[in-house]
Amino acid sequence: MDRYVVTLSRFILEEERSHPTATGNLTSILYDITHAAKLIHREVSKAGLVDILGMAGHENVHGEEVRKLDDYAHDVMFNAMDHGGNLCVMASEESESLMPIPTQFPTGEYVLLYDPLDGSSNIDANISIGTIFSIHTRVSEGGPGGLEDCLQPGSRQVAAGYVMYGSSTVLVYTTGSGVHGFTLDPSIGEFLLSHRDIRIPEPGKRIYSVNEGNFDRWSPNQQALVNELRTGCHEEPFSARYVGSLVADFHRTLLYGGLFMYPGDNKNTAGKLRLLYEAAPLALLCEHAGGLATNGREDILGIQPESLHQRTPLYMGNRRWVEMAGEYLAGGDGT
Ligand code: P6P
Repeated sequence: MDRYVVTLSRFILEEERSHPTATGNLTSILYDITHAAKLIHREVSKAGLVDILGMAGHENVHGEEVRKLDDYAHDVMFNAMDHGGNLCVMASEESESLMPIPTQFPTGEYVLLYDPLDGSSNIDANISIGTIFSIHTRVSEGGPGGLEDCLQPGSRQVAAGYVMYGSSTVLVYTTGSGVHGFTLDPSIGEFLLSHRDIRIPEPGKRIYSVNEGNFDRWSPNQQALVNELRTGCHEEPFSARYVGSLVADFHRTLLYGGLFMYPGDNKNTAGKLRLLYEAAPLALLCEHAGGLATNGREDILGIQPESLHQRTPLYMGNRRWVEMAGEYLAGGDGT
């Protein structure tokens, strides 16, 4: 292997060694997430072949049950993580209640919150989708973890990341020392360092990303903000880009800059996106890459969660544009 190629495993190990107090448990969790990501990549990348290769119905050519991909991803993540002895509890977008560690396995000091396959409804159109994960240390003392271990503000995350299954499969994560991206080389089954220390470009590309189909449901201030971005009477006009798959829209914002918005509206005042395992992990990545993430008024990372699946409006991207959005939403004109 080329001596300049750094595998994710090596990078994680080197990061661990740079923290004298590291126990290796967080490293083990990240290794297990990487393993799950490779299994999910395999299923997602052949999803388009289900009807072609005679995998229709409920069994594939190996006689294995063909599952809804998000159910499959949910199970793969759980089964990869439940026995390592590093977690005290898990929570998933696909599970209404907490997921305790099976009693036959030891519990550990960490908490894993995840969205196993966000945007999975886009898979039939071959649009990028993703796994999002958030890791906390427990606040309860010993034994099985509980709700209090999950309902922590995003500022207390010890790690966060996502895997985007797209034209290539990319894993992006932070443990607080920069944001780093790795691209899967399927020929060797390794994630290779492709984006060291990602920083949101300043100034970023003038891109705004929001579902304008909801325009009539927005507040007048949200409407004024988007009109401003569209017409550019504040400065140069912006371009509109919206995939409708959170991980894809975020990954573009992280690499190119811009302003991603999922506002609240008169039907859902808290919007659509979930705080614990969508907004908070992406907010940690965004801020560690030099950007900002808010709910339009306050930092996402400072919000004290009250329930597992609570939603939040989400504004993230270049700091100056997220702040401008906040000024509009407060009734100002962003000047
Ligand atoms: P809308 C996908 O269903 C998802 O949960 C996110 O990935 C995405 O950002 C959002 O919903 C898109 O929602 O209402 O614009 O279709």
